[in-house]
Amino acid sequence: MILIGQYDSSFTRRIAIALSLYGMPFEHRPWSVFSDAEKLRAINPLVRVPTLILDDGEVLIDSHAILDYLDRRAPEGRALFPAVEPDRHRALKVASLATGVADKAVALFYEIHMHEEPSTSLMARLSSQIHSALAALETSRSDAPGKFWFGDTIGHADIAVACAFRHLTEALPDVVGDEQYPAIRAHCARLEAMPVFADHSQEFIPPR
Ligand SMILES: N[C@@H](CCC(=O)N[C@@H](CS)C(=O)NCC(=O)O)C(=O)O
Repeated sequence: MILIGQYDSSFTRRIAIALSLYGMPFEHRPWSVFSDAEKLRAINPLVRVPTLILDDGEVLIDSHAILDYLDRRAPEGRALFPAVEPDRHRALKVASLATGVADKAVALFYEIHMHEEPSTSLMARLSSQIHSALAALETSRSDAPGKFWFGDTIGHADIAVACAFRHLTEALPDVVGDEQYPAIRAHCARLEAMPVFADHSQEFIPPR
């Protein structure tokens, strides 16, 4: 498999971390959605990352669809979404809140840096969506104070939150105060210290 996208994309990074945890080998093409746009368009007409090329040449797009495919093919006992309810839908919800934060962070970054006159009302709306989602995640993590969100083993909910929070705080350093969301911060610090996170990371590079 070939994973396209840079690891400063939280969406791409969570795929790389998952592939490693599944023990699935992959090649990495750290293409930029801006400077490599035409190369990427030939593979993914949405010109977005992550893009995953399977061994048979089929192309998967969108992180949730990619992980749905991969999780079903994970070796026995290594799927990263819980198999059993109610943890399964709870983990899906945590991951969705996290990827929602990431979506809003990308939109806010583009609004601030790529519009000649950013809309103050849109910026305020995006920022409030980020904060209300983070507040919900903070409550959820505080209510589940174990090593990982859903027990003793890492899962997609854990990974999605750590990847989204790192991207948010690097790309938009003024949005979240140092004292805010202590449970999320502790969670992210624990995960970022894991070799699989360090091995699949990149400092945020602003688009040119
Ligand atoms: N819903 C998508 C979002 C992916 C996304 O927003 N990717 C960004 C990079 S972090 C991108 O490719 N942006 C370029 C663009 O959409 O123009 C997913 O989960 O994969």
